[in-house]
Amino acid sequence: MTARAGAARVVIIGAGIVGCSLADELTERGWRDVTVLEQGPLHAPGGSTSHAPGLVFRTNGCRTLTGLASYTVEKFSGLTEDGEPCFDARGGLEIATSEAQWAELHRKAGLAASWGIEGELVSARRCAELWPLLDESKVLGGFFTPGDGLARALPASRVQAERAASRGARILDRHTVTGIERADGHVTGVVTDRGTFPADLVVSAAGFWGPVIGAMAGVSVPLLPLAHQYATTSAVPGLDGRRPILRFQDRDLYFREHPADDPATGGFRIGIGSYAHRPLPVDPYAVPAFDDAPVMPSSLPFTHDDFAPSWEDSAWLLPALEDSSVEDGFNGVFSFTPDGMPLLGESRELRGFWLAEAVWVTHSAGAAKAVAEWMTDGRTGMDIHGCELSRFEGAQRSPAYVRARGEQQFAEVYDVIHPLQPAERARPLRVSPWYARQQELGAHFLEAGGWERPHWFEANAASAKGLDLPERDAWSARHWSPIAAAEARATRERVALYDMTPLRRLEVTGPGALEFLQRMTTNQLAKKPGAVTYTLLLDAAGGIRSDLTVARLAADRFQIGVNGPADLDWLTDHAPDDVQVRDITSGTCCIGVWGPLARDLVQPLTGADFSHRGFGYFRAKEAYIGEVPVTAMRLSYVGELGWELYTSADLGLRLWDTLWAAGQPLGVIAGGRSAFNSLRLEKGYRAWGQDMSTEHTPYEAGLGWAVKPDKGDFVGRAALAAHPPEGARRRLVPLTLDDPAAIVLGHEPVYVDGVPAGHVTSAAYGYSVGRAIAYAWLPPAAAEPGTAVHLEYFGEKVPATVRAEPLFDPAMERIRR
Ligand code: FAD
Ligand code: THG
Repeated sequence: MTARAGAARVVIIGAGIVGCSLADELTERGWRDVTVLEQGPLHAPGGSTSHAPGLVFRTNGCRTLTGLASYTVEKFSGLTEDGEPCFDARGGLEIATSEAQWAELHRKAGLAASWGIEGELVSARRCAELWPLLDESKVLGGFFTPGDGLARALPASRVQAERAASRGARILDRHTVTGIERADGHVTGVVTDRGTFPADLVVSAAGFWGPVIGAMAGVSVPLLPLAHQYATTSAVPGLDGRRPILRFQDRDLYFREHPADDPATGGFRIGIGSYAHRPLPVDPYAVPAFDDAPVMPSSLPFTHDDFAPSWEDSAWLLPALEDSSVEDGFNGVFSFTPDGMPLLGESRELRGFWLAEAVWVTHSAGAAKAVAEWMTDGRTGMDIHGCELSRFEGAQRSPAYVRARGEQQFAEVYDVIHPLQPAERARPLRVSPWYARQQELGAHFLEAGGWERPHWFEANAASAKGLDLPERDAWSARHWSPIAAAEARATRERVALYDMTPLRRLEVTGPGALEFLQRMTTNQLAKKPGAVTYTLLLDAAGGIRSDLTVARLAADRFQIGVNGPADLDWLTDHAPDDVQVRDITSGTCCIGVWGPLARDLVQPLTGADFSHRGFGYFRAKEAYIGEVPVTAMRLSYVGELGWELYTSADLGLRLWDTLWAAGQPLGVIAGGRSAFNSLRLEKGYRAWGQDMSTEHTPYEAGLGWAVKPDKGDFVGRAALAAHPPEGARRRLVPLTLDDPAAIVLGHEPVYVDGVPAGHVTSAAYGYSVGRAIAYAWLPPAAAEPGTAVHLEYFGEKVPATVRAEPLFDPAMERIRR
């Protein structure tokens, strides 16, 4: 138990599945002063949990969500109410009636194998055995996961609340929160209709009421409440109450059995959930209070017309439904975020005020565990960066954005979404100063973190003609173009401009800046101004929080290239009074000028010395390019000679135009993310959050060279000593696919001796090495170069070999010259 756990007063708002799970997880970790405030009656408080049909399909494209679901299943399987377990592992069956969905299920089977979920692709015949009401002739096949099933959400809530109470927590129902008290930027209490509760920490687990509670606290909560239709039929013959939960994504539907209402007649009904209807946003302020609600606050009247097509689609798949009808139905409200992921973590707007919202029953216990760990230890066991509240900032928290993206998430819940497929709504949002130029060059934009990012440029199409590239299947050809190959080649042979503006950068200043950064990161930063250092942020357990470049621009002034908003928060939270940390991303911009001709391009434009001796590798300098003052850093994520050039946003266009004009005789091109990703994988440069996270030590990730334990103490050093390089539990290594024509995209399972042993983190075709490259986590015994493995891609075995890294220019001849 930490001191904090013993002493702090915690108030949890909401006794839905999330609030109850959290009370249990906190009290299990020794928190004693825990109060849960719930406006409804505890037995069935009236939020989304109160009528959730409780389907749990664990497999997800996101490894974190799968992990949260696996924990939930494990935990609920061990909880019972009146002797009945809170999880019923009746299995999950997803069926395909279209070729596209059948292919998607093959991909899903691969994801399941990657994340350690048992499952098998099954024939139409087998689907009909598992669900005898299915019209087998309509089905191409299915994916069956025996460990999925039904969570009994209300019993699971009650049992966890009781357990928390037995450890001293107060569970107070019929308490409506009406205000949040705060002083000096910190939460101090929660006001209810029945009195005020002083608090050191408050967790809003108010589900779709999150924005209402947030407003009381002055905290923006980027979630949209939407209604989702759920109907139950009259009794249907041929059911036995033991069928797997069933998904029919081709028509945005899912099904489960319910016991028939009338115990005399017995039998079973079918519950049908639909995501096929128009988005039905709900104003959380307009939802009735518990005692005024006709059914429950979160259960709105069923709109029959919206359900009509889903009913037809259901009867098409399950013809027995033709003799039954919709007996009951409601429009149930729950939360959607702009990216479909939960909202977890402490608010930056009000310290001590936490969120645990937009969480499905499926992920509830896992999410609660993560939040409890975070509150207790300052870190989570599982990497949950994709769930952190801090990922949304500025414009992404506007009501207009939250609504546009929330509705899109609803519409796409069951759609086949390519990993690169960008959202269509609320775009363009964030653009660099070169947006107009990029459009003129025919940029194919995808979006990440709100930024428009060119993936390739039609202007480079001519040089893609005649390149010898493997044929792509329809899936891997999506959001890809052979032009990327031409751009990669131009970068290796001539020179290219890359828009690095979305790369987040911080300025750290003040008399204590060096000492502070030394304490926060792993590499030696005590170097003369002008030095740039690649270094890591670790957490206290030695896990990688981020990888950074730190440029010492003056004795007390550093510019840091980071990976996300969490890095800003982490550094800000740890900074002493004599250090200022400032995010300078907006308002500045960055071009990467890379390729063997980069010096020929830049040197004539500046009076500063850009020669190899005058401007060494991993050095920084302030200079003018034409009229534009820049901070130049000699480093390159694509592994070529060149510089990152930073300037203020107002001068960005001038900088681009200057470089572009001067580059014409050299054959300069604009390069996109697609080429960039290939080039960085050839060089073995990791992408934090994708290839590695807090779950890995630097030694495991192959970054031990950036750790200098002898430099003095730093966050994570002591913990790392307990995880020496020899003790690596797994290793991040490059594979190349044996067949030069094969392609994979990432997340594929890796089989060693035919057994799933790891998964792919990033993949791309290496245009310079002439093969597809896949970085993967493997057990140390399988991580030696030369080891033969196979990947699985849409059900196909793809032989691959572990390689030594980097795959390209290991002698660094291209960069250091
Ligand atoms: P809630 O259960 O809504 O709990 C929030 C609690 O906060 C409520 O009890 C509320 O009364 C309380 N509260 C709010 N404001 C205040 C206040 N001012 N003062 C005091 N208390 C307050 N998920 C799945 O995983 N699988 C499914 O099959 C599934 N199907 C669904 C079907 C339908 C029709 C719906 C609507 C949802 C479904 N979901 C499903 C989603 C799932 O139900 C929710 O994501 C989950 O229940 C949210 O839990 P929660 O604890 O965050 O929210
Ligand atoms: N540019 C800047 N900052 C960044 C990134 C960037 N910060 C976040 C992220 N990207 C960090 N990732 C990397 C990864 C690899 C390298 C730089 C940033 C790199 N590595 C050399 C190598 O591994 O050989 C470093 C060698 C050395 O330290 O001498 O260049 O893109 N500004």
